[in-house]
Amino acid sequence: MTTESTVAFSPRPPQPAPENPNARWSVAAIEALFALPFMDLMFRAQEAHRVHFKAGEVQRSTLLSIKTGGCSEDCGYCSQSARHGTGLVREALMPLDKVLEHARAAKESGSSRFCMGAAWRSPKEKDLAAVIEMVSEVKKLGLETCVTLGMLDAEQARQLADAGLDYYNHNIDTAPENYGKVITTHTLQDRLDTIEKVREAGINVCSGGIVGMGENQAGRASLIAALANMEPPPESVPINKLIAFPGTPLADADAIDPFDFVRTIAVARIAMPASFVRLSAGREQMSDELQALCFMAGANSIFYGERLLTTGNADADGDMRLFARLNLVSI
Ligand code: SAM
Ligand code: DTB
Ligand code: SF4
Repeated sequence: MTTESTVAFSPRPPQPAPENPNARWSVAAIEALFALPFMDLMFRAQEAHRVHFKAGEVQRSTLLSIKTGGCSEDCGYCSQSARHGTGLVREALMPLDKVLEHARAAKESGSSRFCMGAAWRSPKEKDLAAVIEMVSEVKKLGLETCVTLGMLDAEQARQLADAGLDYYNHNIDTAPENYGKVITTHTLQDRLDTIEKVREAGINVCSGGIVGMGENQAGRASLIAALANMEPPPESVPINKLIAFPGTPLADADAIDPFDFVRTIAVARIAMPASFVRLSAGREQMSDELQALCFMAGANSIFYGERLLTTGNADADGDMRLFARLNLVSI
């Protein structure tokens, strides 16, 4: 096929130059990316990926739930909300020695980052002090640290920064126009305020969302635009595929078409070319072939290890076999 015919079939939508990752994206420009023929979208995503990263290098993070269940918030997807009858058994904050056991195992397994998650609306003073100790001790093992604890004020963000925290995860989860349909106990603006405080404290931002919650392509475009238009965009962007947890309001949501999931990864890659895009929740249910498409679309980070927070994750040995078969290298 000639270059001319390729161009004729797949005109490039208006877009910021790839060398300027901070340029603003309109939702229309992101929707135009979603509308590209699959092969063209994948080609564009690979082009963008290779400007900022070595294709085939994949970062691995291990996740640990340090405080499980009993959360005051009503996020419609979450097994840990006290408002949904999910039957999840609540667990108190994990003691430091147990956290460190998990962190050592994560280090031995080859993960470069250890992410600790707590089912809180926001941390209380005593809890934050305990998490700060966890962050300092995990760092001493030579791991990068990430925590996700809910909303923070400026002082809490500063304390975490002083402890040497590398990343704070705080997802915006869904399109701005859909936020109130999924979560009513806090607002998107609350989430954005926390992200700003994290950023001002000098901590790297990890923020992404969930797809497969019944949203359409326009909703996905709006989610990606909201992330890409953060100034600067998050350093790490987890794309979660909804795990439809029994007892949650979204238990019966229709699963997203797998190729639309791949498209979402590709569009995130193009819109945030310098960010790590993490293939996050939902990998356990994905075939090796689907995951390979996600890596080709520009995903360059995964959660690695037996569990996510309250659900299982893809088998770690299986992941390493897949890395070997695809010549993927862990970073
Ligand atoms: N409470 C904190 C918060 O909301 O930021 C931290 C924990 S919360 C479980 C972290 C993230 O997990 C959510 O923002 C959401 O993106 C993701 N998550 C929760 N339940 C999920 C599910 N069933 N499927 C996919 N992702 C999910
Ligand atoms: C993120 O974006 N996904 C992770 C992490 N950040 C904290 C959580 C996924 C949770 C999946 C459902 C569960 O295990 O409860
Ligand atoms: Fe609580 Fe976070 Fe779950 Fe929302 S997503 S219910 S804030 S643990």
